[in-house]
Amino acid sequence: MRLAQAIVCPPGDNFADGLTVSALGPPDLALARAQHGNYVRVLEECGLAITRLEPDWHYPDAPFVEDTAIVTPRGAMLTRPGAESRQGEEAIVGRALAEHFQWLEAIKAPGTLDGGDVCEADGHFFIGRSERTNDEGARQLAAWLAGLGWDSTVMDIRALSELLHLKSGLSHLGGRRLAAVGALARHPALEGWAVLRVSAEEEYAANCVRVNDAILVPAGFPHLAAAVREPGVRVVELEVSEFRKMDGGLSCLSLRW
Ligand code: CIR
Repeated sequence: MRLAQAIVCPPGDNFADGLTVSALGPPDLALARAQHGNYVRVLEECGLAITRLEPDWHYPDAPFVEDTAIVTPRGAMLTRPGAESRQGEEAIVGRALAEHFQWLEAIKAPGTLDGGDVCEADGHFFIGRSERTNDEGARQLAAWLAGLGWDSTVMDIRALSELLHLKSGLSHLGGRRLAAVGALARHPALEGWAVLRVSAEEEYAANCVRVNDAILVPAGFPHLAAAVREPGVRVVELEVSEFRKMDGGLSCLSLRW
């Protein structure tokens, strides 16, 4: 679908205090801000109008706005993030979304859901059951989507400890094309889709993002960048090293609709 809007949140001064299990060292804040600025510029070039949230010191993980809401052209739902330290981020994003949506649905306790576990593809939604998204959260989202006329499938990724979220290993490239890490590429839920398998050396790049006529790919993964190329599509390689240090990637840095 054609995207027109995005919400982003630049890294705050305490960005390095966010959650991470990566062993890549602390992020360089100035570099993170420069990378974020570049990312936002590319979204603008892709035709998106940007809403920038103010960093809030309570939430060092707030730049990963994607986790706080599911936004579709037919409605938006606030999540209830699976990590306790992130609960409350959704209220801030909710205030920005209220400018665009009359009614916002919300995941309710005991449900938890992170937007990074939700991969929209051509009107279908893959929902990851992860350590962050529980059965109840997945159930509430699927029921809400069904009410809006969208289909969904739940994929349990708890056995894949290398994936924080479903979208850490699965992306929609446009039409019926997906990119997936090896562990997901043959998942029964993906039957009937054209799945581009991401090589073991480039798994981080499985988190890429289709934005209108462009596919954004993290810089440094030349095989995937070449493989996603197709006529009429611009491939943009973006440096996100400082967000990777905090377990994030390209898709997490914006909510797009
Ligand atoms: C977290 O652990 O919640 C953040 N440090 C990273 C979240 C990345 N979000 C995403 O993959 N959708």
